[in-house]
Amino acid sequence: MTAGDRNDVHPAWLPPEAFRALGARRTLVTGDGPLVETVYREVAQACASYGGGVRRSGSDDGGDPVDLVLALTSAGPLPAAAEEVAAGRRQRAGTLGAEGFLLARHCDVTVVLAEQPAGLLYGLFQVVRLGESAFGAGHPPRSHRPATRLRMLDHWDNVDVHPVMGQVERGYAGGSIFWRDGVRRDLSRVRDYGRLLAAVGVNAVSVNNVNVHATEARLLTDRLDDVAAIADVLRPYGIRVHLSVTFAAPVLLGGLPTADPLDERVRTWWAGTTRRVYERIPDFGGYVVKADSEGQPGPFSYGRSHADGANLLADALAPFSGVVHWRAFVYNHRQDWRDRTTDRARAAFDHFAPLDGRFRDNVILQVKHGPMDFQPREPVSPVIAAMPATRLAVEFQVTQEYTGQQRHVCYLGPWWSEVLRFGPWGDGGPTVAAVATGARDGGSPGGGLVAVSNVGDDPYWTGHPLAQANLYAFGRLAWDPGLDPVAVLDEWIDLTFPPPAAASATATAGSGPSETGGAGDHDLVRRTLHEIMDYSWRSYERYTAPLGVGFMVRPGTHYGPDVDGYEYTPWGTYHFADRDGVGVDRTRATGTGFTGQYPPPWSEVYESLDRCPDELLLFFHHVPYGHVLRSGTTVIQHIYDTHFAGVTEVAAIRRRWERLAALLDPALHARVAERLDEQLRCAEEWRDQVNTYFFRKSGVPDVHGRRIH
Ligand code: GCV
Repeated sequence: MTAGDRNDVHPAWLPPEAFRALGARRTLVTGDGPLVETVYREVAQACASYGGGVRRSGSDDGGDPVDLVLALTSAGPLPAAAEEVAAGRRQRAGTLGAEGFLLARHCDVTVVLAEQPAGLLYGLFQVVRLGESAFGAGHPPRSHRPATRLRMLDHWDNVDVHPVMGQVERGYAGGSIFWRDGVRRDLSRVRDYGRLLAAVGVNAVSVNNVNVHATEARLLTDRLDDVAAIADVLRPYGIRVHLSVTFAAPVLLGGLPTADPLDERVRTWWAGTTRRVYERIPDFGGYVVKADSEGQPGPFSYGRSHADGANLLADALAPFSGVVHWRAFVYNHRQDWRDRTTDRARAAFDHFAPLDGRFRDNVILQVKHGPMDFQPREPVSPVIAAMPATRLAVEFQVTQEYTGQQRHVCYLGPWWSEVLRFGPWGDGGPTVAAVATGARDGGSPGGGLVAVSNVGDDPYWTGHPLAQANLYAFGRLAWDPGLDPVAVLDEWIDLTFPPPAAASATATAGSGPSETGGAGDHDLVRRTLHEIMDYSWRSYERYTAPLGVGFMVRPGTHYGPDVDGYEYTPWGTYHFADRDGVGVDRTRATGTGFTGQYPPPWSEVYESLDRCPDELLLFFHHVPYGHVLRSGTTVIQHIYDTHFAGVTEVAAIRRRWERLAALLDPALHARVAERLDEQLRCAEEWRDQVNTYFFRKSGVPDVHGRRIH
């Protein structure tokens, strides 16, 4: 496959075969508007491949019987089956909302009802997901509504190619799908992207890097047409476009002497600029801002707070119902490594918790899920429990900056699910998901869920074909954080690697099991992918930095091991290993006091050496190598054991992949095989560097006498 030829772009979770059940049926679509058009087009395309039929109607127009009705309740009289379902529904209270839908099976007709067009679109993709079972018996009417209104992907894409970072900062899948010498002339991949995202429920995309360079800054003003072009393509899929802006824009673009948020000229500039954005893009979502962070300008330069900064933009956006995503990733990246009192983990809370209640309603404070920076293991950020009067969005990283850079298979659904289900006030209390969705406050809008996208112009979208599952999982968990991540993976497998087409099907082959195989082959594909992916995040954790201490990656690239790579740098990411022990003392008793940022019970649990969970021990405590973990193993032996085990697991993954050689598209198989080879090489390097480092520091031999260099 080559990136240049669109026909060679992998269909991800929407290959033609995923529409087989739908495409073989007779469908009636009711309603009008661009999103309903999209629904109709999708069904028509499926029918063209699989022999079914689709018609449109405002009512039951006496036509042939149908198997599926996709109906907008606001679009006049409903077809008979839909009307009966709707009547049943009207007897129950509650609405479906702007994006919800009802799915029912009534008198041999599958009915999707929605109040708004977006709901119909999401209902269509639910039918696709269900496949044949959408048309079987046993579907009690069920309402589906997204848990949160904002389900967003942030792109760290630059218009220009950055000399160090490439075009996509922390991107591992080629160049940007949006930009090449300005907006791409051919936006068909953006259209396909919108379709993939709509199928998993994502409804917002920010199209440029939060580190806003000179060219990208101008997207707000004289390059706004570029943004509008992208918005036009994503709109039919229910996706709004957002833009990362620089806080210094009034100076850089407006020629003002200041960007002080309390200066009247600055306020007027933002108001006028924002009005012009909405004149051009009426459904524009809003701004994303990284301020006073890693060199980006911000309100601190003017002695103002982040509430002052965020509210400035919020006021400009408010007349148009836009929102500002203000990132809480603010810390000192010029720290003195000798000073053990400064703790980067504390920074977001220290900056933002005192500002709770001071942000406008259309400010969404976007908080990374952990206090540091998307490590394979971190505690949940204490900010999530600290700001009850602020709309919080929780930010995940789908792009695998610290989790193998899409060269390693690392299915992150289980990790995100663990975070979303975590109770910041203790087990049984409100969860992280409840804070982000607003469920905790009984109906407040919440800030939603945001993730950094892992997509580029690579033919497989994500470099590593199996990394598509992470994008899929983020969308599904954002729609419903209660979903089981393994079940989500199962959905992804069935859609992406569908069973071979039935003999009658006329669709072109996708990337699924070969035509010669049958259900048995498909079961083998599904089983093998689960064996490879279900625990891949835990395997990754085992062969990299131990017990939650984090980093130990090569500075700059963040790929591969370098145990002391960040140890004597200004970045605030240290492990403090010496001859006696390792870990960061973040206790109140003797350390940085970070544990005190948590409410009980976690403030007590993390403070206590005995109660702190093993997997986070070195995040919170500095301990001797002989310290016995709750598991019963010493810290040093745990390091050795997990690093040997992690590599053994990767070797097993590599072998399992070979089982699928004859069952999958050869190019896809080869791409994954080549990445698994690299993963194994890199995992061995991690094992040897980490084990050797700690053996040399501690002098403690492995009790099993394995080879350590
Ligand atoms: C876009 C980390 C990454 C940066 C990224 C930053 C952020 O520091 O390494 O590339 O910048 O996080 O989230 O803003």
